[in-house]
Amino acid sequence: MMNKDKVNLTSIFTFIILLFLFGDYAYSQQSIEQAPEGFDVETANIGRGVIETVEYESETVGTKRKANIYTPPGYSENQQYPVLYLLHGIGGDEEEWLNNAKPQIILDNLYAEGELEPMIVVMPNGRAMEDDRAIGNPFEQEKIEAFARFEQDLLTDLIPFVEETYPVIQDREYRALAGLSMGGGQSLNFGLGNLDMFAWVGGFSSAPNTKEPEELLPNPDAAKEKLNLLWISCGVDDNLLHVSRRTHEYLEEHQVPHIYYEEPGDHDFDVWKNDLYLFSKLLFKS
Ligand code: FER
Repeated sequence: MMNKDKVNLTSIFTFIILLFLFGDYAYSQQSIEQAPEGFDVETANIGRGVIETVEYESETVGTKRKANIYTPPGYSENQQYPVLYLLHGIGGDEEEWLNNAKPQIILDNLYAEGELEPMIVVMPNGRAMEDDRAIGNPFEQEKIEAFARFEQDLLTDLIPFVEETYPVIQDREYRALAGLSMGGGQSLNFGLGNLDMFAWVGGFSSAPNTKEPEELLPNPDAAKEKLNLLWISCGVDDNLLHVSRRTHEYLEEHQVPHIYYEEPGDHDFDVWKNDLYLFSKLLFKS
């Protein structure tokens, strides 16, 4: 009787350990819950971050380009910060997150709760072309190409500008790249394509500009070794869900740790606000 109980206990323990080792327990969506009620509502009497618009010289485009930068509550030049580069969608520009999500409210609230690592958030214009305004037909070929060209602007113009201008930690472990839709595709393409530059990568409702999985991540082992966080999320009612799903399936198949989160909602800012809340909480933590 005693012996049999022991055997049962041992096999239960073994099963649990195997579940942890080989199951996708750590990356399953059960571990992710929607942002709580009120996460995006301004709270009185808390510390507030500051948003400023900067202009940087872009050699890639040959113009001065704008970006919005949020520095956290209590920001000090005497500290050094990690940076999240946060990208907009096909019809947006450097104002899109600010106008539609009020990320400063979401982030200020998270800081007030002690839930965020202090970080600088950079919201650039991801359409790297001379006239980068969000006007006319957003699907024009030259605009789509400009979203791809932004990789060079980001790596060789914007990041160096930010790192010369702000007190930031200049190391891949302290750089995150995320975005919504077209910007989600950019984040996956540029982030996974430049693992020497980014350790934290997120695609929210990523658009069809996302490379096909084999091209996106030809060397899954490098990603396994280098990434601290790979986040893929999408609303279940979004027509673009197939892009996130195919990426997730490839990552599963190649056992690349990632968070895959299908959430209620469509292709809109209710989803992306929720994503920003959930994703930012994970950043720059061990
Ligand atoms: C597409 C459908 C949607 C596409 C891009 C989008 C490049 C982008 C949507 C967005 O950014 O909101 O076929 O192709």
